[in-house]
Amino acid sequence: MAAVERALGRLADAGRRHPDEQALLASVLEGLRRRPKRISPVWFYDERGSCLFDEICELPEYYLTRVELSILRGRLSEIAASVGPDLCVIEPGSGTSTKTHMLLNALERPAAYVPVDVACEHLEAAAERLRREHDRLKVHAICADFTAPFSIPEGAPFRNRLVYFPGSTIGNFDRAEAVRLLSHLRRVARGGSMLIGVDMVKDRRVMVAAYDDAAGVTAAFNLNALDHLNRRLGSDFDPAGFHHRAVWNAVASRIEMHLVSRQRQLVRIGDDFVCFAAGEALVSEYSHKYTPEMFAAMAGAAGWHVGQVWTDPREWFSVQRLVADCSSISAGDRGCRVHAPRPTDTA
Ligand code: AVJ
Repeated sequence: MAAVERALGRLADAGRRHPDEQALLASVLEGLRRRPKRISPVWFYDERGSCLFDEICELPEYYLTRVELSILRGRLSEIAASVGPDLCVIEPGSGTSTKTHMLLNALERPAAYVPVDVACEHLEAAAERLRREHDRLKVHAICADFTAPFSIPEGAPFRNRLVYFPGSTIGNFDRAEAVRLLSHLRRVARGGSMLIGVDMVKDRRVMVAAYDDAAGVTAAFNLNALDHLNRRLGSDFDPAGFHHRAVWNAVASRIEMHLVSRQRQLVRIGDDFVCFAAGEALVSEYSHKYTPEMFAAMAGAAGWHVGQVWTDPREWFSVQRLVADCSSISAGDRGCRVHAPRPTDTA
């Protein structure tokens, strides 16, 4: 009887959960019901995770940040000239500001800067700093998930758009998701252009080492996602019951980060239980790597064409300028003149 009452109590508690919490819980459980089990890489980035990521960027094995910065430094004036003057720069997931400062300083008369991020406090602080440094720049911070629709003011400074998407963040999305996101960003750009950082396929050992460093920082970063989940959802993952693994999936052309269960174990999440077999992997992140051809094909499917590609001498990383392909812009998009087909055109 007491057990039944406790069970009913739990059900009532579940009903009382905040709708946002409920949705979060449901999405985590959905991922854990897949085979292989999955969690979103957004779980890496709590306070500690963000610090660990900053540490990762300094690791000798983690070439991405360093190489991207070297490309930007070396080609900044060329890149700035290629995108043109008077731009409204929109940055989805505006985490690191170093690259943004560099770009804004190099651009000719940037009109506006629109950072879009879910980390709202960080966002306002960064916006304030930029307002002080660039006195003629309109800074309009948007606290939102950049993968969902968000709206940008209609005024003149926001008209001539450049989407800035560095850091190989695109690598976190699988092909279907990436095409959807790139299409969404093309609509955000309204017939403008995009600068995007894309990590390239290279020697397997170099790629694996970047996600499995000798100092174990990436392992700590990966395992920290479980602590974050526990705190947000009240789950009882034991991080000591899992170990970090990075593997190169050649078929899908991606590094996968796994959390591997050391033994058979049961984890409570909300009112549910999830069972892990010994050696079973929970996928915590994909990091896709591209050849220039693969990326151009994917961008093409999203209505972009590749204008220019800048790389380092070893071709480990690339910064690419994408231009909205006008023929694929629907009549609903503005900034590019298109003729909506009239009924007679198809008759
Ligand atoms: C920030 C998504 C580009 O995939 O390389 C670093 C995150 N994961 N080490 C990446 C990450 C493990 C990173 N991105």
